[in-house]
Amino acid sequence: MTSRSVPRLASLALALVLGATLVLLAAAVVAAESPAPGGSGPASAGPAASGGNAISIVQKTFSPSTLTVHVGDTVTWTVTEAISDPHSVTAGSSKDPKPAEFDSGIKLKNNGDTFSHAFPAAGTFSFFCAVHPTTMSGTITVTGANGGTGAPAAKEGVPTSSKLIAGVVLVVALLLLFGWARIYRRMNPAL
Ligand SMILES: [Cu+2]
Repeated sequence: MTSRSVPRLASLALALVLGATLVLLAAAVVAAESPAPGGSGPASAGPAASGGNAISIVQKTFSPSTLTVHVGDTVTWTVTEAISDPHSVTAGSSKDPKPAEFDSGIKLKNNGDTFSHAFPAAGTFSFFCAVHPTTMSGTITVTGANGGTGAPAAKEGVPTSSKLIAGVVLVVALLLLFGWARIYRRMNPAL
């Protein structure tokens, strides 16, 4: 072992740290671009939109007739067992219709016909079928909390927590980079 091998080891260590720093930077970029797991995606593409927020129109019934969703969710009604009559999904009740809130019109007739409505505010919203009001009515309950975190739903694609993590990783990576550059210069005064 000569004295020359010490700076060589330092160079090797620096190269490793630089490599690790690049990996951290890449991780920061990836974290900034991808939504956090479990975070709410765009309302139209959320997993709940296709699964939990669906109501089937089965002959002359809504199934289920009551549904609880979160603020910002979209509920989709789909004809799954068509009859000869068409249906509507109309806000309110037959005694107190509120078609201004939402109304599909009487045109849900064939299997696969759908109507969707987004609920941007909390509350209880009844709906009915204008053709079969005696057997077809229901209620959507919209709750304020989203995802159980207690925080308001993030409407942007990238949750704030992801941005924060990415920022912290970036700062740490830069500090590592400059710190090691300084140590390297001290070990190699010729530079
Ligand atoms: Cu109907």
